[in-house]
Amino acid sequence: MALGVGAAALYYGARGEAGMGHAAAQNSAGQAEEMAMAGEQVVDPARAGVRVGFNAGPTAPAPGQPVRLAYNVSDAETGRAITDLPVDHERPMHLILVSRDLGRFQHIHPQLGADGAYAVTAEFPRAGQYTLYAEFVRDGRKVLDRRELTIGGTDGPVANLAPDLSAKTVGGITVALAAPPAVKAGEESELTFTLTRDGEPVRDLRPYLGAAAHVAVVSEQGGEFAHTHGEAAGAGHEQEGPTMGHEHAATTGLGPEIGFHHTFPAHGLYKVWGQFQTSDGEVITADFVVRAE
Ligand SMILES: [Cu+2]
Repeated sequence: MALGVGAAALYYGARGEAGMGHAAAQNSAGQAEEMAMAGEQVVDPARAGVRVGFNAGPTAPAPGQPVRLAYNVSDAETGRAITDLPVDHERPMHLILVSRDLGRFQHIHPQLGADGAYAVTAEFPRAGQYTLYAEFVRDGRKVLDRRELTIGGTDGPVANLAPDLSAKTVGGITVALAAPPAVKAGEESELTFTLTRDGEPVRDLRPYLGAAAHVAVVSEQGGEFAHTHGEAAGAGHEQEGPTMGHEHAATTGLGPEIGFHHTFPAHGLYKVWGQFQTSDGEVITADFVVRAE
């Protein structure tokens, strides 16, 4: 099976959203938006009737140099600039940057500027090629724009992954990932993160951008991308405390288990990044490699 940016590659794990065990469920505008998204597939800009112009400044950035990444979204038919992208998971645009070897990952958020572009400044610490996955919503559909950016004039190494489900410790928090013994390509799998601090379960995670976890998945071959969301395992129990008001329940008390559903589209290795927000507001990212058979 070819691993281009086809429909399977753009599968969006909407089941993770259906659990609604996260903050956006408490927010009426966010809820309506998310419900509309449930079950939707991700489309490329052409299929959504939009054109995406991209500009990096400087155009040939060096490692460590601040680079302004600017997206001009316009209506493919009229050419009119689109500057009213709806907020989805608390931002109008999400941008995930991944190095060619899948060793580096950033999740950042372009904001609308006075020039009508959605822009953000990033730094790429190492030379090499990076893939930029920008996501936004247009007419109720999730749109994915994918492009490459070369830093320091060199492509850098390709990915050479090995399966890795070992627990990672980031910022004092240990993140483990449990996957089924055999993850089957083309079938939905349930995976579960468990977060501990000094061996004790972490129960005070905050939602991060309207979800218990943000999960990015990129295939070793072809850089197929998916962005999905985790939900609290045993959804809802974090809201039961009688002393917790709605506001409070929506912003505290996630963990230690956060699950997500994903269908790996083809057999092979996939890098999986899980992002969580601690009670201090720090965002931690833990990465794993899952093999789909
Ligand atoms: Cu984001």
